[in-house]
Amino acid sequence: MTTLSQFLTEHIQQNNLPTALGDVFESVAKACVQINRQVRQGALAGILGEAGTGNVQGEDQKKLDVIANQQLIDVLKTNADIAGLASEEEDTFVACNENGSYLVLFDPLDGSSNIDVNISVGTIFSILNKPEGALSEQSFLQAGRNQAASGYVLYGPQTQLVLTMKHGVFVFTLDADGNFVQTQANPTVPEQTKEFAINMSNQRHWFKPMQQYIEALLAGETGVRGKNYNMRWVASMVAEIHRILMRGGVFMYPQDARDPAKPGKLRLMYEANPLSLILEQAGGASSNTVKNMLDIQPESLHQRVSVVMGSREEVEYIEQLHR
Ligand code: P6P
Repeated sequence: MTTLSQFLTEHIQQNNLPTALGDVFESVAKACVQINRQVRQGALAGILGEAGTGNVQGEDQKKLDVIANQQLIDVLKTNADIAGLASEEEDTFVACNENGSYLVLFDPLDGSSNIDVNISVGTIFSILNKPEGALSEQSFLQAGRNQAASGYVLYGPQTQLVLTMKHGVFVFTLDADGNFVQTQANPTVPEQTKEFAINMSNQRHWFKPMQQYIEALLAGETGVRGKNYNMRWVASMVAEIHRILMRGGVFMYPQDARDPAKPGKLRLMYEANPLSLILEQAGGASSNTVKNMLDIQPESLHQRVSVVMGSREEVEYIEQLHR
């Protein structure tokens, strides 16, 4: 079995990548192993429930949101290759080591509303090259295609790390000794699917193209798509995207009429972009319903975006309806 460290050494050498990139992955993995220990303890570690604080998103923070965020910051700050970091739980970026060559952006614990009911949650991270010059918010505002790498850790029945450095996608499973061991290489997202993921309770708020699309799926073999579809909604994006990476599907969180000023619920920089890079590397597609997600030029660190990602045929079908 190949450990994460062995994989990183080989993969970086084979693809002429900077060794510093491997060091960054080692740091992220180290922090996520610590987060995993907390997640697995739940009530036994006294880490369930609300923190009693809110974040820049205006959301109530769970205790584990705050703990996971701090664990990532504490570990990443010790890595000389990391110049700065940004987190869903931090108002602005955090300067780290001025000679570092990478920026790390993350959602420390996505799906945290699921923690107290023991449903899978995850850590999502994006790795950018630090541009020349002084560190500022602008340093982070790079299109998703610019990412040097990205990945996520899914704290599910297994704890799994999935990563890409734009030379394929690789899956690691945490073993009993707390080491990530490679368990899969280059999973591919099937071009077609019969499974969709969306929060149907928002149906009356969607704009017409999304209503039309979902109606067609629900019509099944009696409708224009000519086949029956199944539905899943875990309310934990990392779990949804991992399922799609493993067996196909399409995940949607579209902008809706409730707040036209809000282009969607999910965040571009540390949710949509890192997961889009992985899916695209695996043959999937990702869009904000009209444009490839990875081509969006970010305007702010916490900007939200409409999200459609997964099996290419469905993403393209949805884009057609929105044009
Ligand atoms: P809703 C979790 O809070 C999250 O950010 C994603 O992980 C998930 O897909 C979505 O929001 C769930 O949203 O509105 O169904 O609770």
